[in-house]
Amino acid sequence: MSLKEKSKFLSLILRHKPQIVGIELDEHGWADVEELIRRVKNLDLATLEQIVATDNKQRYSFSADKKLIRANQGHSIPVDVELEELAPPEFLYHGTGEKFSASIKLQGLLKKSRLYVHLSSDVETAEKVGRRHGKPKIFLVESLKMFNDGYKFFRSVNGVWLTEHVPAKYLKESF
Ligand code: HQG
Repeated sequence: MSLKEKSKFLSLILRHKPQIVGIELDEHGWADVEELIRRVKNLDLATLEQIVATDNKQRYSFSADKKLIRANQGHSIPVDVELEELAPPEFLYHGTGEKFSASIKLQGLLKKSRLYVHLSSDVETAEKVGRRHGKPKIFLVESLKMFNDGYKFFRSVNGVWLTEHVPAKYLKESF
């Protein structure tokens, strides 16, 4: 397995399905590093360290003593990764597939299987996220207006903006 494949597998375990390797995450999303290494074939501490240090989206963090590891965001299982709650910039962006556009214009952005709707601080990143779903479509989110109307925003330690729901009235398609 390449490092990238190992990183993807780690994402599956730490965000979605820890049970597939027979481990549990604690309430803050942490997995025990020793146990993880014991349960996953061809995974050692050096490899984990390399993944944490080089992952292109900084998806994972160790605890200060390196005994625990977790994903910084993107979970579908209910864990509290102690996200920073703060005021967002005036605008954020959401990249999606064009095929979802009509439904999004009606319902707004829904979190679907994840704990939050994921938003990017720049168009370029949003476009990359969108391309994962085929022909990309970018929405602009009037995030500061939402915040001023009482919606909460969080930022993960790797810089992804998160919120529970973006009603359609805060979305713009051409900007
Ligand atoms: C769409 C990756 C129809 C939504 C990325 C998205 C991100 C709707 C899809 C992170 C909808 C869910 C998350 C509605 C939302 N009708 N479709 N009303 N509301 N959707 O993968 O944001 O590489 O769960 O637009 O880079 O694509 O894994 O979310 O297209 O940061 O680290 O439902 O995952 O990061 O798809 O991606 P996803 P996402 P990693």
